[in-house]
Formats: sequence, C-alpha cells, structure tokens
Amino acid sequence: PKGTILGYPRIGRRRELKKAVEAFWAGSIDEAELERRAAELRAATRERLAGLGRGDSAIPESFSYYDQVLDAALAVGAVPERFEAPADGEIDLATAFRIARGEGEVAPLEMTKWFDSNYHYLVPEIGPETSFRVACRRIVREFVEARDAGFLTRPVIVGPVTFLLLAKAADGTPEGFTPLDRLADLVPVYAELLAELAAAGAEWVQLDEPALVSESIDIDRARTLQAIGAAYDALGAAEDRPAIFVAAPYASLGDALPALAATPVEAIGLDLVRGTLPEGLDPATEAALAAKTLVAGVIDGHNIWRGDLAAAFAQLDAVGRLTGEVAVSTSTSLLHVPHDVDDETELDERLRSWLAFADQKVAQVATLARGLVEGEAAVAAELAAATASLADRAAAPGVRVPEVRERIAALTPADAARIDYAARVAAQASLGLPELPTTTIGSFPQTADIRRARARLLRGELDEAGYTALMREEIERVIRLQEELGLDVLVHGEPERNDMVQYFAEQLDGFAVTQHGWVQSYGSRCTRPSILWGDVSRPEPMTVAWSGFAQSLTDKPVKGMLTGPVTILAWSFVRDDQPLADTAKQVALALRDEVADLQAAGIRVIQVDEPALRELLPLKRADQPAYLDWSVDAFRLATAGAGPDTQVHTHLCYSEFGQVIDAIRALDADVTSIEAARSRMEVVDDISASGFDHGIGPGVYDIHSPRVPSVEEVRGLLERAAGGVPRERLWVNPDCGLKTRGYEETVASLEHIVEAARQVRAGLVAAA
Ligand code: THG
Ligand code: ZN
Repeated sequence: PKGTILGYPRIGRRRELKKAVEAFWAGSIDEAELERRAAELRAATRERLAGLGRGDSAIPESFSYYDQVLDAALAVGAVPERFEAPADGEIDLATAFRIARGEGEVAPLEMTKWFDSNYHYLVPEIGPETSFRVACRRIVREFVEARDAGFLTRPVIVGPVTFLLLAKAADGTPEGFTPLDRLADLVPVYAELLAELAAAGAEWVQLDEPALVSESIDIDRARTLQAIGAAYDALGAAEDRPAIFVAAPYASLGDALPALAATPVEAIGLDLVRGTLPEGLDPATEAALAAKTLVAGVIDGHNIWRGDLAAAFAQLDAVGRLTGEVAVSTSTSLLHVPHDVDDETELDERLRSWLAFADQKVAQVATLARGLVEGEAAVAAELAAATASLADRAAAPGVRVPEVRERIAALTPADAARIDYAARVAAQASLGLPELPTTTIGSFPQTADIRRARARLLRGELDEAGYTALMREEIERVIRLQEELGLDVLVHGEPERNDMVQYFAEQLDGFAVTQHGWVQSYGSRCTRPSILWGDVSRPEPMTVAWSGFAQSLTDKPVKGMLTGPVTILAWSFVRDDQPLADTAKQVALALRDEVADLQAAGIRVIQVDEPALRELLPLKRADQPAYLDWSVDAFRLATAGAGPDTQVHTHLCYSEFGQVIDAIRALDADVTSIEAARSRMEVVDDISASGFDHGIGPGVYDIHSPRVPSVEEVRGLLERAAGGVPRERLWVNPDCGLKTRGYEETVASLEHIVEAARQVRAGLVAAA
C-alpha cells in the first residue's frame, strides 16, 4: 500500500463500544449481542477507511474489546493460573474480561501507562512455567469477517519482543528471571498464528514493537537487540506467513533499526513525528533497507493538529532516498485521538479549521499517498490549503497574547523559589496539626446525584444558582463527615469537578473543550482531552469560591485543590507551535494566580497534583534531564508565590517513581502524597534512600479496590513507613482520590485510617 494508518480508534464515534461492553458487564445484553455490536463497529470502521484503498492491505484490523496487550496475551495463551482459563480451546470473552477486571478475590492484571500517553495497558505476567499456545484466534476471525465483506485488511498484533518487554515477571519467579527469557518459546506460537492468517488469505500482518524505541523499558539494550534478531529471523523464516510489517511508534528506533533491518521482515514503520530520519547508517543496513518498504509515519497520530502537510510530503522524499518502496502513514495508532472534527459543531469554526481528528488524518494520509503515486503537483492544492491554515492559526487572536508573553519574559529565578524548608516548617506550626496528620487526596465519591445535577445544568434544566446550592449542600455534607471522622486536614470533596483537567481548561483562556472528543484511557473508560490552542491565562478565580465556602464551615484547615501544569498538559491536546516548556510556564502562572487568591481567601493548605509527572518523561534518556528541568520549574513557578505559612502539598500516583525521584524532591512541596499501599510501602524506602527530606504521605488505603483495610493492616503499613521516615514528616492518607469509590467503603476505610493513626501516634509517643 502507498498509504496506511497504524490503527484506528476502537471506542466508537459515540462510544458505542463502551456502552456495549458495560451493558454486557451489567448483564443487560448477552455475548452474542455484544459481538454483533462490535462487528457493526468494525464494519463501520472499514467503510470509513476505504479511502486508504480496499485491495492492498492498507486498512489495519486494529479492533480490541478492552486492550491490545491483553489481546496479545490471549492470542498466545499467556494467562496466569488464577483466572482458570481453559487448557485447550478458545479463551472466551467472559474470561478475557475477568483477566482485565478481576472478580471477587481474583485480582486483575495490573494496569500501567502505554509509553508517553494517557492510555493504560494491562501488564502480562510471565513466569518460567507460563505455557504458550494459540488460545484466541480473534484476529483471524476478524480478518475473515473483513474478507467476506470485501476488504483485504491487515491484522495488527503487539509483537513478541514488545509483549515480553512490557510483561512483568510473575510472582514467585526465581531471582534473575525476566520475561524475555521466554522469547524462544513464544515465537513459535506467533509463527503459528501467522500461518493461520496466511491460510485465511492475509497478505500482510502488522506487528507493533514500540518497546524498541524506549530506553525506559529495556534494561539491557544488547539483549533487546539480540531478541529482535532472534524473533524476526525466526518469524521471517517461516514458510507460510503474510508479509511482515513491524511498526515502531513513539520515537526513533535508534540502534534497533540496524537490528531489524538485518531480519527478513518486509516493512518497517518509522515514527517521523517524534523520531527523526535515520542518519549515518552502516552500508549493510542501507542495503537491507533499500530492499524493504519503509512506512513513513509523518502524520501525527498523537495530536489533533492539521499540521504541515507540505513538510510531511518533503519527509517522504527523504525516506525515498533510503528505499524505492515508501508508504505514508500516521506516526502512531490513531487510538490517541477522537474520531471526527466534523462532530464538533459547537467548536469555534476558525479553531476547528486548524484541527484533524482520526478521520481527517486518514484523509491526509490518502492525500499524501496520492502525491506519492501521481506526483506533488496532483496534491498541490491540498498542501497549499494546509499551509494557509497554519498561517491563519499563527496570526489568529489569542494564539499569541502580548501580556502573557511579557509576564513570562519578566520572570526571574527568584519567582520559582520559596524560602527554605525549615523556615516553612516553623511558620506552618501555626496550623496546629498533630503528629502523623490525617488527610485525603481531594475527591470524595461522586454520587449519582452529583452527576445528575451536572447533567441537568448542562441541559439547562437547572440554573447556576440551583446547581451551586446543590454543590454547597454536598460540600457541607463532606465537611461534616470529615469532622466526625476526625481527619486533620479536610477537603471540599470536588463535587463540582467533572475531570481534574477539564475543570480547569473550561475556565482558562487559551483552551477549548469538545463535545464528542472521547479518547480511550483504559478498557471502557474514556477522557475528553481539552484543546490547548492559545496563550493561557486565568480571567477569574477558578476554585476560590468552593474552597472558601468549605473553609467557612470549619475551624480545621481545608486544603485547596489544584491540578499541576504538567498534568494539565499531559491530559490535554497541546499546541505544537512552541516548546512544551513555554506552554507549561503559562499554565503555571495561571495557577500561581489561583494560589495567591486561595491564600488571600484564608486557605492555608494548597495541594497541586502532578500524577502525570512520570507519564511525560521522554522515552530517550538524552531528553529526560531537560524535561525534568522544565516540569519541576513549572511546578515551582505555580507554587512559589505561597507564603511560608501556607503549606504546599502535591500528589502523584502510579508508584513508578524510580526515574523521577530526584524531580519529586526538587518540586520542594512541603508534603508529597504517593501511591504505596499496593507495593506494601516499598516505595517509602526508595524515597528515603533518595534523600527526600520533606513531608511524605505514603498511601495506606488502595482506592483501586472496594476492599476495606482493617485498622491492624493500616497500622502495619504505617509502622512500616515510620521505619523509613521520621515521624514528624509522616502523613497518613489514602493512595489516591476517592471519586470512584462508594460511600460505604470510603467511610469505613477512613474510620480505620484515623484509628490506626491514633494508635500509632500513641505508640510512638510512648516509645519516645
Ligand atoms: N483525568 C484525565 N486523565 C486521567 C485521569 C483523570 N488519566 C489517568 C487516570 N485519571 C485514570 N483514567 C481514567 C479515565 C477515565 C475515567 C476514569 C479514570 C472515567 N471516565 C468516564 C467514563 O469513561 O465513563 C467519563 C468521565 C466523564 O464523564 O468526564 O471514569 O482523572 N483526564
Ligand atoms: Zn492519585
């Protein structure tokens, strides 16, 4: 094919898949009905993609009910024993969902972030005993389904090297075992699957190998390179197989390119948006590449800008100097973007003309592919239109706002620095907090009533005053509850917030929000990233009325709750016409204004959440220090306007703190709460070892599970933490916000937490 995409959104234009899957979980539709609806979605997708060309494997078959890494695990039968999958025959959907979601005491596979995106995949568990077999032929069935409808599609599956690199060693595996040790056992199963695809008539198969571009995932690069050679020499040598296309999105392949080029695979995909054109290749690699198809990912699959089509076309030329066979593609799967800009009828028309969602990107690929075949002149009008759109965007009001830029230019290092921690501790003694203070992360359960009130406000059935009254009632209830529970630092519970980023985006200049721009986050869950298109500023206070109201109800300190600059960027679609670092500074200054106003309203504790700090960490080590510099700087800029007696908190989740531990320290927050319950506090030792010497609240309640921890259990965790952290710096809190939990388990858990803190406090005082 001359043009293709690496994958298409699966959730559906109106989240049809989410609705069908959740209906199946709720028991309101059966498996046959779920399959029927999913098939309908796949059929609609193929029709949408017909512009890529029907007959030549241009259309990827990239559907998934839940997650593509889970799909690969099912395909090769790598299912941990606790799920009791059948030893032969196909793994059914019910089992697949049990693996994804758990059931009763059976814990699901762990979930973690997919490269530097907000998508979460399920982490396979591989041990020395894991048996591999072709256990789910869904990709074969879907290929046949497409074939019978007249489409010769290209099945997509996560490749064997990435599958093992993303997996974790199963519990209880011997020291020194890594999942990659099992490559030789796994590859024959992939070969079998490929043979079945070939038998069904597949001409091409796409194996996704994004792990090859990441320097964070593989600890032993030489071994990874060797694994690439072993896997693809073996798969390439198979007699009955489709042509193999290895896609490597999210960054440059680097030294994995020569390794891959040396294997018999027919096509290699390069991300030319995040990555660069390979340079300085050795003659053997040059010769090998010249004989392959290079699939040039020049259309950004990770962002929603229409982009520079002429520059993309020029990149194809450059790739053409490496091989005679060039195809144009998206840089990544379009999984990360919503379906269709044309659905956004409420969006400002001028802004809309600058955007490209999945369907528009497909059209861009088709245009460039036509240019490859018919020559640049044939698509000159389209290229010129994209260039004109870029110029229109650059000149539009709001994209560059002089006042915002002047304020940034006038910043000095002193603006990002608070006085030293010891002086702050002394000033904050006036908060009157006990040893081991208890608090929560911010949100309380979002009840159906709260969501209903917001929906009625949006539909115009409830006016602002009525909505505010309902939210105030809820805040008062949450404050009284926390007082009864005996918590020390209270929160207002965030009933007024839909999403911790969108809430701020809706109130900041420079952002727009969409109506239908849903993007899959994990399983059936989606978010609607906001679009950060212009210079950011804060026209009015965003949270002060709610926090101030909450503080007026109680003598205990109420924590103001803000989302940090990095997280706001990470969970939005961000402008691509200036460095992220510059955009982060603008967001930071808007937050700095909010901090000042909260402080002026009598709020003495302010939490600025940065759960996405690690997510944006660049995949290449060389890029990481600069990122950590600007991300830390943005946080400090947002918070350093706080006086010494204002206590600044931050919160991070996802327990993988290893690579960002120094950055966490550099944030210089007075108190940092982190996820720790599931890792049994191991993370506390890591953090202490790093020299962290500010307040820390390792989570003692795993909010991902409905389980209520006992007082003894919480006490044990606290005592464990107190072993690594001096008690005057230790805080007591859950792992994360309580938004997704029910009230019953929340109240019970918080009672246990407060009681455990009381007991440990007493014990510690007695021992001193
Ligand atoms: N906000 C945003 N991104 C996030 C989180 C967030 N990424 C990581 C983390 N939190 C976990 N992700 C999610 C994403 C979606 C949902 C829950 C956790 C979720 N979504 C609702 C759904 O799909 O039904 C829709 C929510 C809505 O109506 O706005 O429950 O907190 N940006
Ligand atoms: Zn969290």
